[in-house]
Amino acid sequence: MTTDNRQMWKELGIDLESHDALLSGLGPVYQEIYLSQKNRPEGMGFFDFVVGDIHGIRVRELRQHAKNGGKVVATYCVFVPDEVVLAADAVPVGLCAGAQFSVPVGEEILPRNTCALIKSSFGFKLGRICPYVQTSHLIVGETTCDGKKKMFEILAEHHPVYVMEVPNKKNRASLDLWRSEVVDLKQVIEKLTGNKITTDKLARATKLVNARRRALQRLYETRRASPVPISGKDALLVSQVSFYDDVSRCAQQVNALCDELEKRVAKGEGVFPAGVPRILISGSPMAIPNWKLPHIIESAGAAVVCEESCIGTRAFTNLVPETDGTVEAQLKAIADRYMQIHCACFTPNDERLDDIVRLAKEYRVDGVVHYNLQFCHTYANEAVKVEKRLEKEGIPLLRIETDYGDDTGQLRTRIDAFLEMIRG
Ligand code: BJ8
Repeated sequence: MTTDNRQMWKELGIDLESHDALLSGLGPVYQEIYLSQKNRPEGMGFFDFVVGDIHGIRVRELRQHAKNGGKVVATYCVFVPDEVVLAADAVPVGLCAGAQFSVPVGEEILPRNTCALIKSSFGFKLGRICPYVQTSHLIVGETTCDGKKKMFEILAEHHPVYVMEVPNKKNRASLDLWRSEVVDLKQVIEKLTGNKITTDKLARATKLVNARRRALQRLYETRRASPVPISGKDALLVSQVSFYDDVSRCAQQVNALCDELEKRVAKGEGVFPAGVPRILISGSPMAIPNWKLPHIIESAGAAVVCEESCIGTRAFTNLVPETDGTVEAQLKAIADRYMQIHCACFTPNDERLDDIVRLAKEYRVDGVVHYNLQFCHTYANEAVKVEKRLEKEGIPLLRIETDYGDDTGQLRTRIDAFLEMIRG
C-alpha cells in the first residue's frame, strides 16, 4: 500500500483504521481462495492485479475524472442503466456490498433481520470504509425490494441518493412506468453533470456497454465446454470486477481472457478433470468480495459452470438495440432491454424459471444450487417455485440460505451430501 493511497483515502474521509483492517483481512482470503488455484488462465492476472490494488488505481482514476469536472455515479443494482450515465460523460460504478466486515456497522442502524447485501453496502457508507462510495457524487438506488428501498431513505441522510422506481409486474402499465423512469434518470444525470445527453452520445455509450456484455457472453460461452476452461470462482471474479472497472478496458481484458480460454477449449484443456459434477448457481447476487459458496463447491470437487444471477447472466443477457433514432427512441430501447432482467422482485416471474431450466440444459449441469441471502424474501419465496419446476424437469436442486458470516462447515456438509447424491 503506497503513501499516495493513504493520502487519497484521507482526503476522501475514509476511516483509515477500519479500512486497514478491511484490507489486511482481504489479502489472506484472496490468497487462499484465488491464488492457490491450480492451472489458472494467465488472463486472470489482470483481475488479480485489480483486486490486489482494489482501493488504489481505480479510485485514483475516478478521482482524476472528478478533478477534471466529471461525475461518478454509484449503483447497487443491474437495473440502473449504465448507458444513461456514460452518455453524460459520467462514470458508473457498482458498489461493494459483499463483505461481512461492514455488516456490523450497518446493523448499528438497520434491523439485523435485513439481508447482508443491504447491511454491508450501508455499513460501507456509514463506517466510511469504501473509497468508491466516498468518490461518488450520487448513488442511484431502486425500489427492487423493500429492504433496499427503505435503506435508501436512511442512506440519503449520509449521501446524495436518487431512487428509480422499478415496477413489480411485467405488464404494459409497468413498462410505461419504467420507460418514464429511464427518461427521468436522464434528466437527473444531465442536471448532475451539466452535460446534455445527445443521440450520438447515447449511441456511443450503448455500443460501449454492449461490447462489455458481448465479452461477458463470450466468457460464459467457454464455460459450456467440458472440461471447463476456467473455474467458477474466477468467472465470478471477472463479473464482479466488470461492475467497477472502466467499461472499455474491462471488455478488452475479458476478450483477451476469452482468446486464451477458447484455445484451451479447442485443446480439450480444463481447470478440473473432465467428469466432475457441473453446477449452476442461481439466486441472489454475489457482490465482491463474496466468494464463499463457489469456493466451497469447487473445493468439494465440483465445477461451477454458470451463475443465473445479477453478478452473472442477468447482467449481460440481451443487448440494447443500437438504433440511431431520436434520444427518446434510444431511451425506450434501453428501458425495454432492462425490463428483460428477471429479478425476483417481479410477480409473476416465470421467465426466471425458464431461464434456470434453459441454462441448466445449455451448460449441461448435473445440479442447481439455489443461493439465497438470508432475509431476502423475494428469492426465498421464489425458490419454492424453482424447486417445483426443477423437480418436474428432473434436475437436482439444493437450496442454500446463508449470509456473509462463517458457516462454512455447515454448508460444506450439505454440499458434500448433494454432490454425493449427484455422483450416485
Ligand atoms: S435486479 S437481484 S441486483 S435487486 S438479496 S438487496 S433483492 S433482500 S440484490 Fe438485486 Fe437488482 Fe434484483 Fe439483481 Fe433485496 Fe434480496 Fe437483498 Fe437483493
